[in-house]
Amino acid sequence: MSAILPANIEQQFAIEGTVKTIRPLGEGLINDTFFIETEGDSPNYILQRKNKSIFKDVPSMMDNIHKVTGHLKKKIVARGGDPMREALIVTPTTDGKLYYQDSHGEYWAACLFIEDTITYQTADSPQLAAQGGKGIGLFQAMLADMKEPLADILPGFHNMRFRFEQWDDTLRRDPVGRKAKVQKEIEWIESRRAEMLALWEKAESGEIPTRVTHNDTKISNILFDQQGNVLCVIDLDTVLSSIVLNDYGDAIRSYANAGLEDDENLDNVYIKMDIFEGYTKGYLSETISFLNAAEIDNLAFSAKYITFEQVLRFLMDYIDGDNYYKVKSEDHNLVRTHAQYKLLQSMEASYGEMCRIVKDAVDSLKR
Ligand code: GN1
Ligand code: MG
Repeated sequence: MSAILPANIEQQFAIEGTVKTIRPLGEGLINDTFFIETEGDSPNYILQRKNKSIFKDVPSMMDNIHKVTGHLKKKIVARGGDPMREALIVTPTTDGKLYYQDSHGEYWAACLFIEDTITYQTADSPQLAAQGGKGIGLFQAMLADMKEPLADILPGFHNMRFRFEQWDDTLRRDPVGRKAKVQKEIEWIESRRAEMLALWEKAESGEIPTRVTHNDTKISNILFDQQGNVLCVIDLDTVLSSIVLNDYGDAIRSYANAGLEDDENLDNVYIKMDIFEGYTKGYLSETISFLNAAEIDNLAFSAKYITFEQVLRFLMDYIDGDNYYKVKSEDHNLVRTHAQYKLLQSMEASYGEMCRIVKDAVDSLKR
């Protein structure tokens, strides 16, 4: 489902300089991403075809990104930072819009490419994880006073009640007849239904508040500088009003996994506790001043929650016939299901230790 680049698409955007090449970039599971290289000293750009079957309202999504990056820019300037490198900058179309819609109805958006950065697929040291935690903590802190409302462009995104509705419906339909093959995996989901819904109930009751959150905080969505500091949080498609636990939990799911999200060798997959600790300390150092008790008390659980949700989403997409995530083989979503389930089991085995680490980090910051 890779996109065909419309001829001369670069001419639709307010790009400086002359374009040399446009080539595919990255490993995103949803959008198609390209790198636009220009001649000489002109800036380079990122171009994306936004997946409109998942993002049903791309104009509102781009509007959200515009609001959030505008707010971040003001905060970064006030802190004495570099707004050209520390926040994403959307490159508008030549007629001043935030996206371009081609003759097939596909949506395209561009932003400035930030030079001289490093990205990771997994955190290779507790220090790097701590910087990543600080980066997301600061991102949430800078957006904490944002007044403009964000459009809910992905209703129910990390909402377990919604996920179970989708799940029940998919199992009922069993559209490609795969359900019978995955009875064991279905049980992995069913046996945890109540405890996972219980966390979302705290969001529904307001005990866990809603804030501006990123919702896709895997490590590859963070640009680090050469010194290992977080420079910029990217991939703002999923910026929404939701709970901060999504961001913390999803980061742990990716930073602290010793293996790959789709590792075929399950022995590789387990939670690295030193990385968990590093991320937790970094994250809390930026957020302890505004998190409430329920948020702090549920941090460790949120890592299990988001990893469980990912098991559910991959398995549900497998049963549904692979309509959501890009797949490289027929059983890719099942491989992902198994790898994420192994990670979940490892978190369950380490849960007591995870709670202790959070508590110690809180205590030492409060001292
Ligand atoms: C998707 O496209 P990408 O890789 O940024 C997904 C996330 C999943 C992630 C799993 C909108 O993100 O929720 O956690 O894959 N994004 C959406 O790698 O569904
Ligand atoms: Mg994403």
